[in-house]
Amino acid sequence: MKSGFINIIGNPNVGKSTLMNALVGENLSIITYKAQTTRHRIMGILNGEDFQMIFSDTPGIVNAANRLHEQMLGFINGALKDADVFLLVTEIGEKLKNEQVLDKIINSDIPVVLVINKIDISKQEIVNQMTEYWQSIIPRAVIIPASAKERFNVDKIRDTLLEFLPENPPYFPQDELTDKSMRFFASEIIREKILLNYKKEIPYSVEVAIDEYKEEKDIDRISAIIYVERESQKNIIIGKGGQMIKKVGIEARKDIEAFSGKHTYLNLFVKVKDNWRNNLKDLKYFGYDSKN
Ligand SMILES: Nc1nc2c(ncn2[C@@H]2O[C@H](COP(=O)(O)OP(=O)(O)OP(=O)(O)O)[C@@H](O)[C@H]2O)c(=O)[nH]1
Ligand SMILES: [Mg+2]
Repeated sequence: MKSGFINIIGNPNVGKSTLMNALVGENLSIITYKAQTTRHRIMGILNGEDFQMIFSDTPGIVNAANRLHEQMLGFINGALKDADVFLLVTEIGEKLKNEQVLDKIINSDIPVVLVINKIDISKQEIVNQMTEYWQSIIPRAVIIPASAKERFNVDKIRDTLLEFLPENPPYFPQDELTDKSMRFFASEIIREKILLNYKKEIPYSVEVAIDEYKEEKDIDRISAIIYVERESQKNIIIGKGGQMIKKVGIEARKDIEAFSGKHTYLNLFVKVKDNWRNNLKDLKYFGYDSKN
């Protein structure tokens, strides 16, 4: 049996979550066109007859401007320490901005599979240039141009990763898919709708907490609280006559139902938590407890 930890690392917005979802075959991580969509380390497990691939999706590498970012970097640093293989995701036309993270990867002896993603929107010539560039930076890396969105070369990435996995008994029960709960996925789906429906700083000032998750026979009843940082943001979230929050609720409920396979009643509330992104107690309450 082959089993091991494949930790996905890269800049914001390069398609790390899209790739993990494609590899695992489930929409575990939320995906948006905005940077800093993923804030946690999210495990996705692909079980085969004779292998178990344990992926970790991580936040994009950011410069820490607040304590939330420090926690996000903590998840990345954790993923740098416990990998059997690094799955480094890059996209056309970009270099890894954070030298510290790149240096740690260069200086370790953990195998690297480096994906040049989004080749569906690039020219072959540029792909060749990027391949040469990355091979010179990380000589031991196996480089695979791909399109996570179009699923081009996703099977090749999986097969290549499998070659690097150590012989091990499975770490998790073989019907397990993730380390996160339905509560977590529900809160992430709501946050995805907020990222997609509001502009500028609003989505970044928002965190979602599940207040109640009651599973009844035919329906799940969920109460979620959308936390913002300031009173003025509360009105923006709610929108004129409550139209905006209603839209978010409808969109989120549909996706939660698709994910859980159950009818869902979703009730949304908005509250202010002053400056929560810099408050360690609040961050811990929201599930940011990276110890690195
Ligand atoms: N054209 C194209 N777009 C892609 C591809 N893969 C991902 N995207 C898009 O890139 C954007 C970011 O994708 P994500 O998977 O959320 O990226 P991420 O690296 O997880 O981003 P963060 O969590 O913010 O760090 C989304 O709009 C995706 O649809 C691809 O292969 N081709
Ligand atoms: Mg992501």
